[in-house]
Amino acid sequence: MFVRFVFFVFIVRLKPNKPLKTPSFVALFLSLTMNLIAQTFMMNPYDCPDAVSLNGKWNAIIDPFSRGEAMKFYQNRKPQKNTEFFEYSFDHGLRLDVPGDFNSQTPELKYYEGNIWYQRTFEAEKKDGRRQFLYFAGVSYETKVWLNGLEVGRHEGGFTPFQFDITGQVKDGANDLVVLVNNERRPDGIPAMNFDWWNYGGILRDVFFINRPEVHIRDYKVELKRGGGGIAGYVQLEGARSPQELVLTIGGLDTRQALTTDAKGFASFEIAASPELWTPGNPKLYPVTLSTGQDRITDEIGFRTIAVKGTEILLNGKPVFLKGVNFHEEIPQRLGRAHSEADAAMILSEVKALGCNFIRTSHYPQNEHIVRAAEKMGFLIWEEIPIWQGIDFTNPEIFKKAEKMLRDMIYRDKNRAAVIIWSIANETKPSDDRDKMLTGLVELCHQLDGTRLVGAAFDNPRYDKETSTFRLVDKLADAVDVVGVNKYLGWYQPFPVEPNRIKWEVADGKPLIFSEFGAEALLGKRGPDDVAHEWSEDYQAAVYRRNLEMFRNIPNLRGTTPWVLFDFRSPYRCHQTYQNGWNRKGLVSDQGQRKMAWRVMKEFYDTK
Ligand code: GCB
Repeated sequence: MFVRFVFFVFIVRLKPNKPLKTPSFVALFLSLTMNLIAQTFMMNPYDCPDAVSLNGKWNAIIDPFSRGEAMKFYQNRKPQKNTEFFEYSFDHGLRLDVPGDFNSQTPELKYYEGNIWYQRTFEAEKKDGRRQFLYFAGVSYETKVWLNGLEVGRHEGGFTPFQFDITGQVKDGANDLVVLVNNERRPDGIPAMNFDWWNYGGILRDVFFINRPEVHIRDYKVELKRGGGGIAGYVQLEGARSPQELVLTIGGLDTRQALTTDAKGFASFEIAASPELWTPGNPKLYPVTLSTGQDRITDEIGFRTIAVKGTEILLNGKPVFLKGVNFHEEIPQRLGRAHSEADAAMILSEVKALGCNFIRTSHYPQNEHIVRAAEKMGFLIWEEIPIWQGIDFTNPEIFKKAEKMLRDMIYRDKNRAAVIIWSIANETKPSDDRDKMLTGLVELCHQLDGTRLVGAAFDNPRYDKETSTFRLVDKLADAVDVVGVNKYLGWYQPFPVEPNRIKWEVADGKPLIFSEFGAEALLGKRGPDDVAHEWSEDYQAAVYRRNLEMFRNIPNLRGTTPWVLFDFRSPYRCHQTYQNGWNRKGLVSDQGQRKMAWRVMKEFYDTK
């Protein structure tokens, strides 16, 4: 109760200029009785047996002037008497696929940035002794949720999951669920007003109704024991008020360990075991089960170590070169966000074909289908939060939002052996505020997860003409374990001298990943390989060849992720002959055909 009261004070303080439309005593009542903000601790529906999918067709209303909250669309009322009418109705109108961005589902929403209301019903039973939740794997950008006319919570951020505890609010029979989604860009958003990808809005990812025992497994981590010698981890129960018995099994290792939690439901463990280590060549995952008398969670978990030693990245103690590629969470052929297992398989089969062992899921945490499929296929992962240029680091609210996104990303994927780098930012300008905020996030990463590397991508190395050398002066680069460099030599900036004469003294003593490079080309367009403005495949391939030549002179280069696997949609790109709303830097076109530069990169990886 006290926590909820503090929370009430917090939400009132959080939005001082935006008072809740509801009278304040009602808000106080709601905050005392409900769980208005998304929980950081959440079930993972992909691992738990009691998750019912709410995917499918939902009713929708386009609300460009944001009338819906004042008109109480969330009550979804129908006239009860002759004199009554409501100027909205969810019935017999627009229907949208969930999951899926709304921009791609009907032409009038292509460029839409604003409010969309979603509604559906689902059948449920009110059950004593159960806890019930609504889980959203990703909604962009801001979400408010009502169940049976009452607000159950709200969330900000387009790429991390969130859930609401709806225990006690579920009715027997049909339950009316209304979700308001707003994807307007905002100066205090992450990302903010500008970004070079489509601002897809809507319920982008899976939705679940989760029904759990009163005492259930809320969280767990299973990993190699730090320092070696077995497997270690913890489990945290929700709802426990006394010590509980649990069993942990790891298939294939003959491990069956009885655990007893403390009175708060927490137990840690260490087990002697020698699992086969997860590697890109042998992405071995073990079936892990945690069970109490009433609850059971299964997952597939790999075991590996990742470390930096000098300029080397060591996977299981051995140096590894990260042969990677960037991609957006987008299926260009279908025009829209990727959201399913099939989409993940499509994207990752192209990654495989290129000869990669590594992916950078630019520029935000991508959906779990991608992360899990990548892990099974043996791709190491650089995962990042959407701090992308143009963020207002003077605003302390931004830090809170970034921190929440980082925590939620780490929380979601901490058991994924494939994830080796948490990256906290892409192309940010040094300043005292930025340095303070982002080095704070680096520290937080290390606190939350001591088993992975922390990185960031930088576009600010400076070229020194006298010595033909690129150097980077940046406090954030000093703070991270792995430095990513985004430099478009041959595209945004000509090669200053011949590639083999350029020297790189960036991130001395640390591993450097060339995290972005490339050039645009329209599939099938041929032209001289020294004329940028013709958007030819020949020019793009030449830029790749010249970059690869330059890479030979980077002593601490430990990985490359060209920009980008597929052409992707972006309102930034306004050349009406070659772009028309597409960033054409793909190695593969929007229709899935490989460009000449694809072959250049493929040969590089085949010989690495
Ligand atoms: C960058 C950004 C990436 C852009 C890319 C480009 O530096 O990190 O998001 O899409 O350049 O194509 O300009």
